[in-house]
Amino acid sequence: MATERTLSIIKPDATKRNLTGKINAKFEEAGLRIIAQKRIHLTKAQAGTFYAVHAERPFYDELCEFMASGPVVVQVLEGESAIAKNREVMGATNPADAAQGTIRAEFAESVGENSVHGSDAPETAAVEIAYFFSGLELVG
Ligand code: IDP
Repeated sequence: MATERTLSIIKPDATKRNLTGKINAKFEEAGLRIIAQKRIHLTKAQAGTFYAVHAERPFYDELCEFMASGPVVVQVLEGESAIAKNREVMGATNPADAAQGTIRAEFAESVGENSVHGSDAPETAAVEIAYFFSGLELVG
């Protein structure tokens, strides 16, 4: 196993309900360290660039609107197998399918407004981290 870094986003549905601390506690309890974090408000265009891989999906416009609808907390999590571990802590995309105790089972409102984003592979993690953070902002 190797130490990895992954990009996490606490989405607008969760910041609106003041859940940042509860979600961060889940990451820390799982052994993930928050080595960078900032609260920002994306424009729809910035959300669109971030989610460009989904541009052909029917929910793309709705997703970009949602991600620009309020503040988000972007963060870099570090730890052993951080990418897979974070996705385990997040739970399935649709909260109806998410395992008990996961962030999405506890907090997500719907398949779209599902409280958190997490990178899905080392290559995407590197690109996504670089989208929001400079190397100087990553304090491991
Ligand atoms: P993931 O976030 O679990 O990796 P993806 O399939 O990569 O899931 O989808 C990215 C995001 O797009 C989801 O987290 C969710 O916010 C949104 N999304 C996915 N499927 C739907 C859908 O069927 N309707 C609306 N939004 C969706």
